[in-house]
Amino acid sequence: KSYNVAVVGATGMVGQKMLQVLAELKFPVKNLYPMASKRSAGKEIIFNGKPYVVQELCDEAFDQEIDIALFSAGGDTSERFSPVAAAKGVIVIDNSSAFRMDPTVPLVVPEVNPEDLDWHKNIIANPNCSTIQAVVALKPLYDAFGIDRIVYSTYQAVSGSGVKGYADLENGIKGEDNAFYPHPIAYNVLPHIDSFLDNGYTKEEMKMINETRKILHDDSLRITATTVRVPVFYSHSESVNVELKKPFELDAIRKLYSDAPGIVLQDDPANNVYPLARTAENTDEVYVGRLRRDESIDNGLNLWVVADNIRKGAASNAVQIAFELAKRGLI
Ligand code: A2P
Ligand code: 11C
Repeated sequence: KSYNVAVVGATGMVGQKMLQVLAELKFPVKNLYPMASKRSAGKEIIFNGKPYVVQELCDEAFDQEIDIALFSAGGDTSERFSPVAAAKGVIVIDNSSAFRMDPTVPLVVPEVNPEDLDWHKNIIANPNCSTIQAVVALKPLYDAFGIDRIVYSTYQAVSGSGVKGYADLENGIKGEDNAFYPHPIAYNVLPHIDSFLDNGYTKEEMKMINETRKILHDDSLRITATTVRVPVFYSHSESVNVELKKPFELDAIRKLYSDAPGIVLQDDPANNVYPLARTAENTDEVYVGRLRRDESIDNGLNLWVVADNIRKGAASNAVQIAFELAKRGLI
């Protein structure tokens, strides 16, 4: 069986990656409908070696025969057009934050909560990149030991901000001024991702907290987060400090990670082996290492978790959701 697939935001950083991943993972695409704004309408893009013309996104675009639409054109665009597509019977996999916390919309990472796809009402949300890799690493721990509390500290790549963030780092390295971030990102570290809220946290930090609870179905989880932009082009790195509910042996956790889907365990510090941004780049796995006890609390564990933020953190997770829908007979 094959499917008619629309990619909304097909000219953008994540949209382009979605096209690449659909082709690489051989998703059975019958017909492709690349869509973007009026600015890009009429442009040609290449998919699987064949040219396709970009269509302007509009309500009528979803009158075409489309089974699935992968949206990555920003929150406002999703808010406006996802419900239109959904009402016309298209299954939307939305990479924006617009619907993530909507209780009628499943928020899905296929390795973690694929069963939530069963209650979708034509819109499925793709979580924030920093949340996706964190919950992939936390899920085996959650199932085996239970989790009381999580402390996230992130080291996030500029590609998470799209082309403007990427350009700021490129230009900054050349000695030019920053245009997008409030401070230079080259040779710097910015404890600031997305806008600040009244509680002193950034939106990115609150996304990590709220999305983790929703994906793991556990509102009792105590979580705090500090999210930080670092001068790296691709892959987010995260220090994840976890307080488990039960005592554990480190060897048992290593075994869990060796067998867990979507995870590569890289934990051989004696040989300088641990997850690195540049190892994760252009792959779909979540890399876990630096496993050690947090001796300051009972049942405390420290992890270092790295993944490509544009692939597993966005495009690949969305495509994996599409595969999972197909597997479950939901499209
Ligand atoms: P366009 O290239 O026509 O501007 P990025 O995250 O890399 O900035 O990409 C954003 C993507 O979302 C692009 O494909 C962009 O298309 C698309 N986009 C932005 N605004 C709209 C809109 N109002 N309608 C449709 N597509 C949009
Ligand atoms: C970043 N995590 O690295 C952000 C980008 O909610 O999908 C993704 C924002 C989102 O800047």
